[in-house]
Amino acid sequence: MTDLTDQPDLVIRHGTVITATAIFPADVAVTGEQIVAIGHDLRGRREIDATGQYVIPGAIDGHVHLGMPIGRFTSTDDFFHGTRAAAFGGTTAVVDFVETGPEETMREALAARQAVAADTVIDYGLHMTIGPTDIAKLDQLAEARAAGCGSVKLYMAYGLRLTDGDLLLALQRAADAGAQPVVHAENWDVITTLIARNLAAGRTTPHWHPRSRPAELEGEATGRVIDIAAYVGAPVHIFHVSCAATVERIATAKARGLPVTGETCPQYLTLTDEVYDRPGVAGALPVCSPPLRPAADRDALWRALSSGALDLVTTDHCPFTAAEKATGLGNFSQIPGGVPSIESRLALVYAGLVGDGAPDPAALSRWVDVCCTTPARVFGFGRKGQLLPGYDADIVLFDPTRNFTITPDSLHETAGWTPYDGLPLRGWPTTTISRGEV
Ligand code: DUC
Ligand code: ZN
Ligand code: ZN
Repeated sequence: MTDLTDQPDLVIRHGTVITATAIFPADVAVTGEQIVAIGHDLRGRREIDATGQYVIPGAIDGHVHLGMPIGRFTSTDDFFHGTRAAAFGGTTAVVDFVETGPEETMREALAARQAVAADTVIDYGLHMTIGPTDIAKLDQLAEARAAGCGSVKLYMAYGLRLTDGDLLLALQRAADAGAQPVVHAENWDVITTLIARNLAAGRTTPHWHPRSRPAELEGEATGRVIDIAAYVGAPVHIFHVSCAATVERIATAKARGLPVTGETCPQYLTLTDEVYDRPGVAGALPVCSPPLRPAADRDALWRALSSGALDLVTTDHCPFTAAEKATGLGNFSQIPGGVPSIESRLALVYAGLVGDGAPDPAALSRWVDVCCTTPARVFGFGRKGQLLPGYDADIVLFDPTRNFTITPDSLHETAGWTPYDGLPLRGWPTTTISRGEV
């Protein structure tokens, strides 16, 4: 009789392992929550046949807003539903946000947000938001970092925006605490002026949303925060890059040798600003900020992702229902901003980078790099993002031949609509393993 006691709990057999640097046939063995071996002819107490499938590290989505109150509404996917949808899409860790009330300490706010996040079904992290009232609390950053908050979110737009002086202070203290700054970079003064001018002229439809948030000024704000970060010697990660103007600023900074990274999101890679001209609420649904841009910007983002000018893809998943979006139909600036993408990111990026022909090995590795490996590094998941013994057993099986049409019913997101409705894809995740749990 075979003695099973020494065998791994689980072996994924006969798959093709794809990492950010290599592609090879191998079995992956898991015991408890960790990967214990990668090799050939491995046997386990439980086995999954991955013949014909890609075996990749669990994807990491470093920018989500789950059950987050924004303005009058709260984003529809709470931690349970949002992370469940993420898991169905091959994502095994997300990073959400903490906001500290004026009378609260960062530790108190962190504990409160962790309680909200308790029903997550995958691992998660939290960015510590530094708003204007938190500048007086920057000495708490080291403690927040020790409590597991490895990154700080800085806004250059909305009510939580910082002045350039406060940006400098926050960037400097984040660097001192060893925390990674992540930034929403737009020029708020220009945006509010353009919104007011457009509304005063009766230009109230979603068509005017991208025309109130110019790409050039997203690039300008990005360049400004990069320069401030460089002055104080801080790294900086630029959130949701939507346009070529911002890519250029990031590429220039990289060429200067600065520790600057940038992300984009599936909505900017897949959709263009023409969707804002759809009639009725259909034109309001894709309102997000920065806005969707013309096709030339979308194409520049794909090139930047392939070339390395952009480093990774997150979702900025922040869904609102159609009824909530419709409340802003008479005034585009009141439409709650954000779209759902948490479940389809991995497959959408696969479709764009790898496509449907004979797969290019470099493109396959780049896909894993931008969805899994680089996000783990930038967002501080030390034992995720790679398939190595000792790493968390966050593993995804992806079937490159599986046909999948995105519809609200084919997803587990709860907004009731998806910006990718009707999009046919070839390639979809079939199995997600989160710290050993299938
Ligand atoms: N833009 C943001 O900056 N955050 C949430 C959603 C959005 O569209
Ligand atoms: Zn943002
Ligand atoms: Zn966001």
